[in-house]
Amino acid sequence: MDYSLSEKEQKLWERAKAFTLEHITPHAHELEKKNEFPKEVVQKAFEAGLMNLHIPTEAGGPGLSLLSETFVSEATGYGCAGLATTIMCNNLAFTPLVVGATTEQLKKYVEPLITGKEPKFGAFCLTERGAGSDAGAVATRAVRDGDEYIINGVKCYTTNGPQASLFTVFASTQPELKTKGLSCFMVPKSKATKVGHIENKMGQKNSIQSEIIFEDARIPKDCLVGKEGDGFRIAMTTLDKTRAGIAAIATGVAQRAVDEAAKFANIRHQFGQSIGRFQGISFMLADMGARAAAARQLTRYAAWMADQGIRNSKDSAYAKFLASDAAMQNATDAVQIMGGYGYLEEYPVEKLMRDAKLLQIYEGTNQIQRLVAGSNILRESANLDTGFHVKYSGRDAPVM
Ligand code: COS
Repeated sequence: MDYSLSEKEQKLWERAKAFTLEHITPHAHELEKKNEFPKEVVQKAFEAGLMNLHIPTEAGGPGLSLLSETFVSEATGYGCAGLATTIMCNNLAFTPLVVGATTEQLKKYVEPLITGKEPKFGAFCLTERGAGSDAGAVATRAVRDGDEYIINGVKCYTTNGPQASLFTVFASTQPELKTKGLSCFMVPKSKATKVGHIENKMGQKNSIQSEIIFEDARIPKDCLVGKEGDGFRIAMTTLDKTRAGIAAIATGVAQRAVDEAAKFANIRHQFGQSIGRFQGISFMLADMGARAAAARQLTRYAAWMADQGIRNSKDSAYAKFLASDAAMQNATDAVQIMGGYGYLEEYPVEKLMRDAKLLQIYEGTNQIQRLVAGSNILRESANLDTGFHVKYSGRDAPVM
């Protein structure tokens, strides 16, 4: 097992960290007060080659691995989880197309968005007011009309929705088939795609989410991704990949909490010594550091599996819930270690705590992640030989 990064990976990791130190961390607090789309930072990230990393070379992208993406997500997440979400969100929007679309479709619909001088955005449209955790309950309809489809419905919590030029929409072509009747479409922005309510969030204010309303949006039939009925599988395969990206942002937040708390614990003196010398604080820092390190390893492993073509539903779920729980716990502990300073807006960690909360919710709540992991463990156990052979009776009592 080789834990070292290749030269190319190391360079990307260093570049993303340097970008964060210069363009993200110093501005994140000020930007979130504006509560608007952080256009300038995103432009710089685009110019620095930190966006659209996973688009294949045949469609004008750099064709990098998911593992490489996690370096950028962790580095930018260290600076600001909201900005990282904004910068990395094209991954979520375009992964369903990389998973299910043909190279011709990618060249026609995605290449023009990623090769210009300015960043352009896609937006992933799965969630609806009545279809969150129950992703199969989508009410948006797509009806075939000759050589076109007509899309009607309202999506919500759409990241980068107001900025998007292309929407990746999950709509039902056969509602009676539930998840098997869901299909995936590329819907270019038009007069029939409208921005609805823009959400006002507690944290991650440097990323924008809105409703997107589709009103008789007509699209050519070549905007169907894969076949009719492939939508749910495409959405789930996408989330298996992108949850590793969220875990990477969470790892960045978890590590930042360790670093800010440790810096403070070294310089803050009480009772004649730095507070870091008290075991009550140093043990907390040790647990925080271990959580961030474990989050990083699980995240990179889940991404590596996807890059090898190994199904990683269970491992990306582990990474997502472990890393985002680590981010939340570490941010809360950092606030505690910094005491009154931790609770003030002028200091970095109250923002970490607000930002971390969303990591436990979006791209599948951590309860859904545990559901996915638990059902995979149960399925695998059916064929597992633990070496201890017992038969369970009907009343579940072990029989030797
Ligand atoms: N990869 C490929 N196929 C998958 C899959 C995956 N990761 N997960 C499920 N499927 C398939 C199943 O194999 C099943 O196919 P068959 O009927 O042919 O066996 C089908 O999809 C339905 O699966 P399941 O019965 O598990 O679906 P449920 O409706 O019970 O939902 C959960 C499963 C809860 C896991 C899913 O709805 C989910 O992930 N919800 C959270 C959605 C989410 O993350 N939203 C945030 C959006 S991004 S902001």
